[in-house]
Amino acid sequence: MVRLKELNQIEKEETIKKGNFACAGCGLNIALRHALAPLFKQVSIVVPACCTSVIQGMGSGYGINVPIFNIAFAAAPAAASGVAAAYRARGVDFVAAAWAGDGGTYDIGLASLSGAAERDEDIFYFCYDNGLYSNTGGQKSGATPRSARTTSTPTGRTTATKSIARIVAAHNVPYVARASISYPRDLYDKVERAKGIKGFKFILIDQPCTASNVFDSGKTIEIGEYAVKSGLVPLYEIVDGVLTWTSRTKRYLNPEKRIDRDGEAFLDKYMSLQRRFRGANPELVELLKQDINHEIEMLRRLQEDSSIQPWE
Ligand SMILES: Cc1ncc(C[n+]2csc(CCOP(=O)(O)OP(=O)(O)O)c2C)c(N)n1
Repeated sequence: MVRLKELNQIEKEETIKKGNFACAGCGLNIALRHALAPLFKQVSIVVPACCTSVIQGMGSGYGINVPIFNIAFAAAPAAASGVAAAYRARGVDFVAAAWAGDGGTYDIGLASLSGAAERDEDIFYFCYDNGLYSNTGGQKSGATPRSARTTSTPTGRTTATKSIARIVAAHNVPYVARASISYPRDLYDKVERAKGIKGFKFILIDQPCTASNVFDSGKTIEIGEYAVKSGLVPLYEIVDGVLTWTSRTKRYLNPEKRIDRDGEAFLDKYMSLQRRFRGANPELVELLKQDINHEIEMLRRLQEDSSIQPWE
């Protein structure tokens, strides 16, 4: 694993510029910084409408210090495929990546994501997941956790979240991973490892959003940790169809371990800090707990030996 000192040194060059338009405590800013660091000066990103274009700002290199191509919502993976083809044709040693939010990935861009994955394009696809359409005022996306209130689900989402990582993995692509901004060294390492893999690489990054999910802007990292420790955001890699759990996450795959030293459930800690869960319907919260266990169980089937409990 990359050492903290090394990480700081690498990031001194700043993929992300200070004083950009991100909200205070923005998790996306952190995602951009750590995920792009291993590819710095070798990557360009294709960005559909989302908060990234806000951080990007008005001029090239203003907020994000990598080349950016803005594109219509549903076209980011198709455009990144074209950029990769152009690099190949010109013999340029550069990585093409799509960088989109969960709305642009789970929902609006899903068809072209599926097309690029099926063609096994040699690109990265980064989905930063803040659990809703943040840029347009916080509407529900396919990634919104059950029971969470959004502007389009004012009494809480009633249905289950779709599992975009398993949907992409079902395209039989060489690399799928889930990471979190709260574990930046792990995020860095996953991108670094994926760099050496030819073909379609999908990385889903959990990033709490202070503006739309409404929490204290100093709590971004803590909330991201609770997401992992509650099992809501399990961390793993799926390489050529075989899943390996990230060591950080293993303990919390066991439902009994998802509590802190005082016996408080990490899910309760996660929810109590965010306004979107205030007054959440207890029946929907029970279903959310079932959703967490269901997703982990479905992922377990992708382990090399699915008869083993991951925490054993
Ligand atoms: C085809 C199309 N539909 C809707 C919009 C309006 N729109 C712009 S940004 C955005 C939200 C994107 O959400 P997400 O991808 O989750 O990124 P985030 O805003 O959370 O960064 C929407 C709906 C658009 N620009 N184009």
